[in-house]
Amino acid sequence: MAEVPVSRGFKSKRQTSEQGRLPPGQYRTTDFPILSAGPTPDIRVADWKLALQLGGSLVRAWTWDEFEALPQTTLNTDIHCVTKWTKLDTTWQGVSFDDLLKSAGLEKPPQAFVMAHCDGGYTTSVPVEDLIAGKAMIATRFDGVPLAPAHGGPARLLVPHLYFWKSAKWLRRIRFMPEAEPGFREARGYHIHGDPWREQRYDGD
Ligand SMILES: Nc1nc2c(c(=O)[nH]1)N[C@H]1C(S)=C(S)[C@@H](COP(=O)(O)O)O[C@H]1N2
Ligand SMILES: [Mo]
Repeated sequence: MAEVPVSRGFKSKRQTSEQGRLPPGQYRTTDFPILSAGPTPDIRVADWKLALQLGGSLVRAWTWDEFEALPQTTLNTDIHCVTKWTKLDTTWQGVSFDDLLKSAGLEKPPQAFVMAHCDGGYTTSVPVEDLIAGKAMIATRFDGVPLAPAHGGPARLLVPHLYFWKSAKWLRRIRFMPEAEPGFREARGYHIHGDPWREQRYDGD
């Protein structure tokens, strides 16, 4: 995490709670902006499936009911969009990437990167290192209620310590791959990794 100078003077309660939590160049917002490259798909959970792929073949697929039966994790976290808004203290519920791997019978990740594929064609790539050990989940609830379609419902990837474009909405398929490959936004100039604390906004940052 980036070093933030500690001020010893008086701080209001709000400043104290923000101390050290805004990555460089970010400002705080209290609403929840919606950023989508295309229209919000109308997804019925009866037709929903999540697939996990390795080397072109299917490792496992979950129907909605199977997915909902997996162990549930709650994550309280801050989220950071590359357009510079940060939202503090968001609460998500869903299935951790660790539990997803376990459910697929994978003791350890077989390759070092994944591509997340979404309804509508959006993609984004993430190192597996950024998904394991409780760092990421497939979220199905926000603030205790089902995730709104505009925010990626019924299920989205949540990788809160990376810029929010990595948190793929309307997630349908997770594909392991041996190397980093650019997804939708990475191919359009965004940074391949996207760590907000290192301000990895654009290719070359
Ligand atoms: N499928 C899909 N996922 C996506 C996007 C998108 O356009 N399509 N945009 C990304 C970007 S840039 C951001 S900032 C967040 C926005 O999520 P929100 O609309 O819930 O705030 O979703 C990310 N996931
Ligand atoms: Mo974004």
